[in-house]
Amino acid sequence: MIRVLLSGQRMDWEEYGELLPAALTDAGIEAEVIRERAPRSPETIDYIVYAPWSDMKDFSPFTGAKAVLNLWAGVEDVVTNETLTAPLARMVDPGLTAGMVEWCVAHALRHHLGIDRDVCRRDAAWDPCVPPIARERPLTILGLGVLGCAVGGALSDLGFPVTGWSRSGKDVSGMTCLSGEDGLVEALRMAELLILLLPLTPATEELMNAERLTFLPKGAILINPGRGPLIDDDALLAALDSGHIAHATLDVFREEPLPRDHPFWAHPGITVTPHIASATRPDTAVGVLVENIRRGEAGEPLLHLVDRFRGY
Ligand code: NDP
Ligand code: OXD
Repeated sequence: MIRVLLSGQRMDWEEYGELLPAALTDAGIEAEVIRERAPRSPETIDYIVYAPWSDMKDFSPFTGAKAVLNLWAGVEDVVTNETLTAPLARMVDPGLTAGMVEWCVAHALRHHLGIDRDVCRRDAAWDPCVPPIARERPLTILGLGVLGCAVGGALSDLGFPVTGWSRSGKDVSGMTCLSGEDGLVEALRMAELLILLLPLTPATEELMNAERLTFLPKGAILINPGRGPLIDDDALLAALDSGHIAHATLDVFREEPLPRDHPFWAHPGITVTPHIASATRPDTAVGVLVENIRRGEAGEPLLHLVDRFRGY
């Protein structure tokens, strides 16, 4: 009998508390699923399902933990925790991916088609302005991981010329793939629409700084469902004020909730959404958790392991 701890505060532990034991049983794994702040005999816990921003900061009592299974794709809040010595897996969930594709496609199309402008008001001029079609709007995605590839694939299927950029060179069908500093400059220069789907690491923090924002074509649109600190906030505000960037749709921020007095709220060129671009869906995510537990028990390599050195 293995012991699986659901760690930290989370609204939907109720849901996982039901789904996870049932899915483990279906997989033939005998397990006790525990939801306690301070479980008895922490050294006998085999797996920790970790809710991001949980109040668990000290993993050292869990000396027998075979893995920590993060419920989010992003791991920046836990990856640098020195008390964590067990392997760390991040979440790759088909439900999360589907949600991110829909959110990015919706916001890309909103700007591409000029939907805000075209919704007619009785007191405004009747001003037909035919939007371009996708093939006329080059679009760049920074980050060609699980989410960047899925979003890029959907946008490419709609006809957008998609360029993607990542740390290592990639070959993704329907996309021009670039890497390295020169590749980044090239990717930005052609980005009428730019989507950030990078993880937050020391190497990506403030990647979109004042200089790199100037590489974008005038009037570019920036969409950030990645992480807030990927962008230098002040540089973004300056680029919007100068008209170099036409609009930014931001789902993630340095501080969340976005403080009430933050200048992003009042800026007419910024759309704020409350970190809802996507989310892990318990009904599909439990399958991912169970598969990693099965692998752990069978001595097989775990899926979606985080490289602690790279930070993602
Ligand atoms: P992956 O780990 O699958 O992909 C990360 C991508 O970023 C990879 O292509 C990687 O390159 C690239 N990358 C990392 N560091 C660098 C760097 N220094 N320079 C260039 N490229 C780099 O992550 P996911 O696609 O699953 O998720 C991406 C991020 O999306 C998450 O980390 C999270 O921050 C965010 N997210 C936001 C959500 C929201 O609701 N707003 C929901 C879910 C995720 P390589 O391929 O070479 O390794
Ligand atoms: C995630 C997120 O990283 O929801 O999964 O932001």
